[in-house]
Amino acid sequence: MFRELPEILESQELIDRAFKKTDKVNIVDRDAFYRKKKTIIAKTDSFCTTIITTLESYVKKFPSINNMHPFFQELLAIKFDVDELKKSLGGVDWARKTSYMVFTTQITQLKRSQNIEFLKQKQKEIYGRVTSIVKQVKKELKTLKDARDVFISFPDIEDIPTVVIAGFPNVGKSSLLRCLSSAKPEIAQYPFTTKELVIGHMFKQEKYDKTKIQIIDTPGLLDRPLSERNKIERQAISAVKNLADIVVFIFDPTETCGYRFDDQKHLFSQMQEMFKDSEFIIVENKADFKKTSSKNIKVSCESKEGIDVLINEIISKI
Ligand SMILES: Nc1nc2c(ncn2[C@@H]2O[C@H](COP(=O)(O)OP(=O)(O)OP(=O)(O)O)[C@@H](O)[C@H]2O)c(=O)[nH]1
Ligand SMILES: [Mg+2]
Repeated sequence: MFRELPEILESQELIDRAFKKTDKVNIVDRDAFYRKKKTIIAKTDSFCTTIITTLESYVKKFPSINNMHPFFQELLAIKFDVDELKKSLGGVDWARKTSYMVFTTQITQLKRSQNIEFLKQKQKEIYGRVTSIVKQVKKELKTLKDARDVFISFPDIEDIPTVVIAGFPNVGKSSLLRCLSSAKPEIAQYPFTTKELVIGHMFKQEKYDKTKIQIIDTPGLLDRPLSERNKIERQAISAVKNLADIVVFIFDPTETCGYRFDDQKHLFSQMQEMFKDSEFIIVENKADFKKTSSKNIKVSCESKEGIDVLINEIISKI
């Protein structure tokens, strides 16, 4: 989704690239004076144009933060200092405008002059001024570069029916995603294995209609207030809040996950309270090991028992 973002060069890399491009300038003119003059002008033009168009492309191609889907706005705020990013975009745009002004005002002087020494002097001056402008936004370019890395790591969320799998750590959320889709999230016997959202897909087939359903595996949540949640947990909360049509909440009544069933139940009631309008499907996992007498859907991601019941329940609710 954000993969088309251009690679961002740091200030020295941009300056080096602009100088390198000037080496390619080749002017043919039989008249030695005009050849020299045109070469100086063309190289100066090439240098400034590379800088200006590159900076312009950064500002233009960066996603407009205020127009992004609320989920991505929230995800960005979890992972990055948004004010710093906005300021840096402003800074880089200032560098573009200022470089453009230097270029347009100085290039006319170059064109008018008939003195090679003056031309060389002026060219040096323009290079110096534009280089210094780019160096002034060194920090801002680094910020854009870091922000780009964050953007391209964002999950490929689609605007389609969405199921979010949530629950305590180690209860089998990623195992369930593997059962429901072809996604291959990491599974391990310790908590907090999943640190980012993982996307998978399943399909609802109705006669001639096939509906694609997005399933999102989330990092584990502990039973604590939102203000105490870390950045990893907040991604899970944000997915439930902004993306879920259905929340599959997983319990591990075996407590082999390392957390008490009662604490899991308390988290669930907190989630219900927080997301009153959300549709929840409650699932008890690890049924191969232990089953309670509750009415909740019981599944085992190991033996696959109950998975078909859960799939039918999801499909009937979508
Ligand atoms: N016996 C049994 N073990 C299971 C079942 N499902 C998952 N497990 C085990 O539970 C452990 C945790 O599974 P994960 O799928 O990684 O759990 P998770 O909820 O994604 O964990 P985090 O990403 O750390 O929050 C692994 O050792 C799995 O093999 C099940 O149905 N039965
Ligand atoms: Mg996991």
